[in-house]
Amino acid sequence: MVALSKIALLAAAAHAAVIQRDAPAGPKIRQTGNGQNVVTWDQYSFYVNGGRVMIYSGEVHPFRNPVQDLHLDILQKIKALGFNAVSIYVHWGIVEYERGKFNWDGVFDLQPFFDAAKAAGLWVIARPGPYINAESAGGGLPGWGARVEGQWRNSNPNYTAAWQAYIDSVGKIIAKNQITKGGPVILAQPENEYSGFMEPDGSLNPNEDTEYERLLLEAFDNAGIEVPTVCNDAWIGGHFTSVDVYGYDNYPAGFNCQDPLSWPDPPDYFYASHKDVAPNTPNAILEFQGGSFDSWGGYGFEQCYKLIGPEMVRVYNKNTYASATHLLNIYMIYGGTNWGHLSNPGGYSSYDYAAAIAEDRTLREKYYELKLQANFLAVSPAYLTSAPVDVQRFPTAGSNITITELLDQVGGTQRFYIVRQTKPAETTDSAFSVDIETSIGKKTVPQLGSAQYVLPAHDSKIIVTDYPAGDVHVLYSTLEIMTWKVIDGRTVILLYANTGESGEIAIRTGTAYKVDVRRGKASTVTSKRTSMVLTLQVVVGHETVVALGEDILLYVVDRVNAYNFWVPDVNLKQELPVIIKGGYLLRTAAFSGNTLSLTGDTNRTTVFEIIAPKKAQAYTWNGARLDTSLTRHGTQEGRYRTRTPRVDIPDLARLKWKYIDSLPEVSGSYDDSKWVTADHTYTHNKIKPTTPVILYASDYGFHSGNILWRGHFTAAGGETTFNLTIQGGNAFAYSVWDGDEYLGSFRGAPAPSAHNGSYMLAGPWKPGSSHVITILQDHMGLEQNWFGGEENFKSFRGLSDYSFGGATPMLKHWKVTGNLGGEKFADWARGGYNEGGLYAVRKGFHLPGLDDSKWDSKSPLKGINGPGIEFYRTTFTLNVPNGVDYPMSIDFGSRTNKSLRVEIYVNGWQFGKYTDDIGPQTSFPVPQGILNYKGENTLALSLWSLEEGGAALATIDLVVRSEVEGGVGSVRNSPGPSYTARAGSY
Ligand code: IPT
Repeated sequence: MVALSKIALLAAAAHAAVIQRDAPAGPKIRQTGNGQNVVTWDQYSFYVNGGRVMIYSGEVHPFRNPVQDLHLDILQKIKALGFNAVSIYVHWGIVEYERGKFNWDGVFDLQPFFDAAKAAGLWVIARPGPYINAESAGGGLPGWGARVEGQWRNSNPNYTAAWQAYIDSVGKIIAKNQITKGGPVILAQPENEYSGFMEPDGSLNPNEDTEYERLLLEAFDNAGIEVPTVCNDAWIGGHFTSVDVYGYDNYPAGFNCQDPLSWPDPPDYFYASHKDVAPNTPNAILEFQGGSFDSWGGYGFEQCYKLIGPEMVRVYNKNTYASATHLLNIYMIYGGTNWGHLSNPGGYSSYDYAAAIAEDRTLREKYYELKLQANFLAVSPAYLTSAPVDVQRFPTAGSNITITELLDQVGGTQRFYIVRQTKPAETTDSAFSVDIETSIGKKTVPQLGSAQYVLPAHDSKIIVTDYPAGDVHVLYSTLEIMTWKVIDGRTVILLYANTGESGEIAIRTGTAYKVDVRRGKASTVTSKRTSMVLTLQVVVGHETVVALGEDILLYVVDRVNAYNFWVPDVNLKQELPVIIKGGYLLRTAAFSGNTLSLTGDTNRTTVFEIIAPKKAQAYTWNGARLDTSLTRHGTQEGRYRTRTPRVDIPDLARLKWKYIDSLPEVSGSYDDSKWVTADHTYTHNKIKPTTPVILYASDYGFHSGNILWRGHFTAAGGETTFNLTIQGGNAFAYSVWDGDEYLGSFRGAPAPSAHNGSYMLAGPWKPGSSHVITILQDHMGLEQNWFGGEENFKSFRGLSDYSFGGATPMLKHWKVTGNLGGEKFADWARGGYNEGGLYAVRKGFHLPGLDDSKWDSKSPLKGINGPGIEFYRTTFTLNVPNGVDYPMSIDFGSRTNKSLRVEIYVNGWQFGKYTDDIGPQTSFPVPQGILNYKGENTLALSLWSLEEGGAALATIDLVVRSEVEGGVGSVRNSPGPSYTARAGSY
């Protein structure tokens, strides 16, 4: 419901008139932030250390990757895109699971992430909340917040008192990692999408709470944050403009994974709206769609990827350049995993997000498309001072094609023409020509050959004019530029288009260069010269290399071949003038003496081409010498044979499995005296229950996993049914017992988050007899709280009503348990969210090192005979050699539509929640570092059958998802204790 109203609100906002404000005093050139002079800005773009920069960033959530040594892998992959920044959220609810007690240890320590960002050469945009959304539990708000009265995300003093310790704690960590202190942090964002506001009665409030914003900025200040602050308005609505640099979010393709090509028309209005709201600061998009979330019963991320694949990057990202966007953060560039119950109820274990870097850290085609674009912008400094000046339609009537013209406002000559289909959902190709302005007058391109170009459906192109590439003056190019470098005085320009397309590059030069095709077919290159201009037209094939004397070397390649090129240093300072072709990933390049050392990943036999200064006399790839030979155009080529040795992968189905019953609660003799007594009679929750005592789990400190309730009654006599209203979040399920008699289950469905159930008791109760009703329910995560002032994250998990039919028994008491210890959770290393309330987990039986030899043997493929829960354990060893990266997953094959739910624990870490009948996820990536790649692993599974006849897994496999040679180097196992008997556990 809330999600729907939010989308409606966003849609309305997108069409709403832009808020008009009084124009602030004229732009300050290079405004400083809070007294520091390192990160500054003007009305066009940011400066870092005095130089103008396009901030091209990708969003990553450190909390969704609990292996510290893998951050560098992701960050190097982001750097290799040509990006210069990474943006992070910090999840308050994880690090302050118990109020006042911060957990920044082990996998929750942010320092290794900051260090890795610095090592990879990326700046950091720090977004600590307090609210983050992010499809995460509570949207970042802590579970204990349920017991804090009143509205959240405004200046309610109870809420202020709740967040201040957190912002102080996280703020100091961010402050010490600021660029002004030698760290990577360049920008900091308080709050998230502070754009919609609610009254206590749930009605919309048109006004943001500026006092809350002031308090947050003050708290950032007090923590020592001095880099500029930014905001991410959900649309250009002019909210939270008290930050230094106003920014906004945009998700132009929507989240409709069901209908992948339902692309909406992109908005033309961004630039004008941005200027209306924030005329003196750069056009900054803090979140731009890099994929999509998916929900229980959803379509799966491969389907989402059809919506948000490389075509989306071509069309919509380029459209943001048409709005002169100078800070662009892609949400998500790497999604990661909702391990340990940290999703909100709207999502499942995978947070793959159909992002450019998949959950298993492999690279999707979209990654390579982004690389082409980010590289281009990095070497096109005039873009940073450009603004849209005109929109052409082609043809004028009918206008299949929209062409936005940007002009460099400072230099006054360079232009960028962004060409796209007027309707991105268009499925047919469209012909076009473009009227361009150049330093020698207006022209219509194409100039050579046919009269029009063809723009394929779902594509977009950038045409440049008067573009300097070193000393070369490109008058115009209709071939897209990926990069250029000046290497030993020769300018190398890398141009691309789709296979078979023709394009032109015109160079303004008085030199009568001979057009020398050194690679590819000479017949595909046509040229024309005048006294001032040399124009080449190339029909694009795999690769054409054209030398123009000693001064210029042009690579004209098709898009797929362009994907192969890497620029290890996109900086215009030409400190490392090197371009490398080949390899799945280029991580680093550096000279040591005359040796050019390259590191990266390959997945097949690779012919590298090294375009480097003559100074390079020898080459190494991951430390091994690469023998090369000279090409006809003065570059070096060397073949590398990739080795990806086979490793023994255990057949999980054939391992020896041990098991125990994990629902002793429904045996007659079970003693729940150590459980928490649910005896509160008041809740701060706005939904007041009808029950005699409060039966909301968060009121007793339980916020995740399974929750068990036990109601003890003395029968009046004649009770026949038990009725309840219970809530657990989308796709939740529950089962009910009367003593040891199973009464029934609600199996769940993708949408419902609550259920009214009525169950026949085990025969009419006898007067005076004692009974225990046991309810086992799923907690699908705390709800998000998108509106300021909302209390949605307090949505209860538990019962708001129950009654008996036939007669009304006398209540003795209710007992409740979730994870052992609740907010004083048992496992500091793996955090409060890792565990739920199942017996075996409360006991710590999911941890490695338990002696389970006395347990009975049974495989989860044999499964459980009736309704209930069993807990299975097995061990296996892995021995994966160094120097390869083999991401793995635990797969359950195809769904059988049985109502069974599985929690997967790998070496104690909860790395997946599988619901067979709801899905969609059947494959659960588990990273190296959680899986021990060199030694023993403990795999434990809880198997909850909601079927009368029981349930079993159909298959279970450990699958190697990809094999590359290279990788990030040694990956240490995440620290987490082994099993020891848990004092006080029950
Ligand atoms: C935007 C949030 O800021 C971000 O945290 C995440 O939830 C993202 O959406 C969707 O994945 S909200 C935007 C969709 C209105």
